[in-house]
Amino acid sequence: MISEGLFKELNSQTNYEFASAHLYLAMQAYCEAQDLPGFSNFFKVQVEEEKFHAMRFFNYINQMNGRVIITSINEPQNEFGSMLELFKETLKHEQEITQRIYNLMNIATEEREHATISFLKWFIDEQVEEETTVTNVIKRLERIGDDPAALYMLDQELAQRTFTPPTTV
Ligand code: OFO
Repeated sequence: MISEGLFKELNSQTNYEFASAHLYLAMQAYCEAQDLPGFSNFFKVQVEEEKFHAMRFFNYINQMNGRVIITSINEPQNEFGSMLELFKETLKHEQEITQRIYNLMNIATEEREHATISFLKWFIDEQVEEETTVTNVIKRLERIGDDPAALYMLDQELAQRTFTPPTTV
């Protein structure tokens, strides 16, 4: 049985995932303003992923007979010094999400809440993937430096990214 405290943390994470979608939408807008449609597409996919994560928490709370409360979202950061800075901020944000998921897992484990432990495992794996994806783009941007042709090539590559919601979870 899920405790009140754990429900509260799951609800907080639901809202945090929506706030993440909001932040990535601001990042998408920044890329649009830089005339980088491929980078913009990267963040469009991030927005879809975060909404999907939020709805997974939303549905899980309801399935376990909890009550979802939707809270307000603060204005996200809208300006960034460069694409490299933008991706470093993205990595910082994903690392923060990872810490939050770990915290949830710690509480669920302390409470021996096995259904929630099983539910959270998917997010643990997902965070490894998310951090790796962003780290790889950071490495590429560091190599690119001030080379506009190389940046254009990476933009073309990121334009291919798509969001496919998993069917098995
Ligand atoms: Fe990008 O991560 Fe949600 O959980």
